[in-house]
Amino acid sequence: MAKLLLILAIAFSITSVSAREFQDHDKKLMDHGDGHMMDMDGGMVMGNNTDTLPGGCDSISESKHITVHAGHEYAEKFPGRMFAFDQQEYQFKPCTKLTVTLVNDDNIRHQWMMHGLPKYLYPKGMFHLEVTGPGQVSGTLIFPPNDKTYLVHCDISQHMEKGMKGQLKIGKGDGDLPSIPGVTANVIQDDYSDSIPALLSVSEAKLVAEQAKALKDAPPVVESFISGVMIIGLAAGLFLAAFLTPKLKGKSVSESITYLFEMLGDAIVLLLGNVKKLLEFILSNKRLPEK
Ligand SMILES: [Cu+2]
Repeated sequence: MAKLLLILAIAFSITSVSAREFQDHDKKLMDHGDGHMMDMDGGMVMGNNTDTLPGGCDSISESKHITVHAGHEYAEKFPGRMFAFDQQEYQFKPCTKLTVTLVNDDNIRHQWMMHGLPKYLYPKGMFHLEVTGPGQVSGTLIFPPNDKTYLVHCDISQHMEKGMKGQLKIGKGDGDLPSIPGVTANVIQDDYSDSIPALLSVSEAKLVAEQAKALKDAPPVVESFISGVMIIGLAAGLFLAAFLTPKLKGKSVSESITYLFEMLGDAIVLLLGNVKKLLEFILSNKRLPEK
């Protein structure tokens, strides 16, 4: 019984640690001044601005509210990406007052961050929302009047590179940013094709492809059944058979083997005798007889 209680206690403590409750940080943020608000539960807003107009804006053109979801599930439709926002493109009129609610659907930390805003209004030119674990936080900013494209991203290490980025255009914007998932092409495009080995240079890969094509197009080579070596072997066999057959006629198997060994012995003696004569000739330093 004591063991069962211990197991239940451990199981309860594990589940209570891993399954964190959804946190509504908007209800408990503390104002630290200069648009910086945070709580002790992983919610933070930086660059919050609800009422100061940027230079060039006579009034707020319109007030908008968007909810942005952040999580790994939104990256499923982008092959090779790990994290994403639920939307990658935003467009607003100049001088819009925008409230963004960032909802984190993961059990890790995510951010929705803009850079390049006027520094006299936004510290470091940044507007920044952050939520650790499941929860939400909201912040407000007022856009400047210029046509400009802003990068929005999560700045946690590698989250942007793994897909958590988008672009926000004010007015017409001033162009597109690269590598926005589903919007613009990657600066370095992944290549998953299996026909060209990935580690070869373009010219090497071309050569390999050409050689592969040439091999494929070439007429099939029929292996010659009768090779040169086989013909020589057959000829030698036929000659020996013709030579040995009469000599071995009427002999038993053991007699035939004895005869063959004797013949082999005679051949070796004959060969060695000739080698000996040749060596004697060389060692005697005799000149070759003149013709
Ligand atoms: Cu992130």
